[in-house]
Amino acid sequence: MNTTVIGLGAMGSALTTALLDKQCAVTVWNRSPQKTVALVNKGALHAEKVEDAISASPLVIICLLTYDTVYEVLAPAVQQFKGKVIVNLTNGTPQQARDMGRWAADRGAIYLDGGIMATPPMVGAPEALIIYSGSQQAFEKYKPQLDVLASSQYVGEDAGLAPLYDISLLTGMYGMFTGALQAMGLITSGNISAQQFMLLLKPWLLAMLGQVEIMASEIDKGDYFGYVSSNLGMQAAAYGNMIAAHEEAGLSAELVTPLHNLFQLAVKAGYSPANISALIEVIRKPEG
Ligand code: FVH
Repeated sequence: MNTTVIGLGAMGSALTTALLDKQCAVTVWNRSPQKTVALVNKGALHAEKVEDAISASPLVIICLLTYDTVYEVLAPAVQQFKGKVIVNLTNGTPQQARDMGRWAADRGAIYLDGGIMATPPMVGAPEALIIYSGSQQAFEKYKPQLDVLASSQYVGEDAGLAPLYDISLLTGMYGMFTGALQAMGLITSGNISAQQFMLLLKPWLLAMLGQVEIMASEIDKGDYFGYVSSNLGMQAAAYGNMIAAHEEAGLSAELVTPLHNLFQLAVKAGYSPANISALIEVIRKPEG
């Protein structure tokens, strides 16, 4: 069975390669046609028009830069939508996914949204994950093809669920990245190499991962006052030094300042004796 891939950036090309490597027939389309050359050499068929790319397959995988790009690219091809399963792996928000699901359904297509939890070199390996939401029937029908791309996880009929998981996971990732970057900025200001620092940072972050699991359990229970060994008020007082130390070193403190503000709001709201998980209350009600 033929599969169409629309969008041959780093990710779309990796998805196509994974399908071709498993001997799947693939038709490709990309705005800049030169990106099709390497894939055609591996066996893909190049559709010159997006209409032809959609007509070529019952399963159409889309991986473009933004949802606006998807609407723009698909606009000339809506007459070809009837009965097609559109799997949109473009990064977007839950609402964007719901709106696109309705837009596709109104034009006769069956919609699946997906969040790719992998970088392009990981595609095709079992540690790559793609989270899907939308039509369960379509997911089950095309799971064999989708499983070629990554491990597949279906999370529900609401098309917005896959991006909800995706953006939530990315939020955790960016928190770690920004924390690590800021830490490396500070340590290298003391002429200590970032790689040498990793010997301490990695085990420290791994040890603190246990705290994140405790937070999750407290957040689900809505009880932040269980066993408290490092109370929020103490952390709020010490956190001022985070900003001061970066400023002393002549560094931007822009990444660390927002948490200081959340700590102050939580203290004001009476959470000083609680665990740090109580910050969720301020995150949920920023206006108090
Ligand atoms: N690469 C990654 O690590 C992440 C992993 C998780 C998922 N993301 C999301 O995947 C989408 C595509 O990302 P990408 O890495 O393939 O991105 P690029 O290499 O920059 O390719 C972008 C493609 O979009 C096409 N495109 C952009 N603007 C337009 C437009 N106005 N009209 C038509 N096509 C457009 C672009 O075409 P071209 O520049 O080659 O002509 C590429 O096909 C994305 O949502 C990530 O967040 C990747």
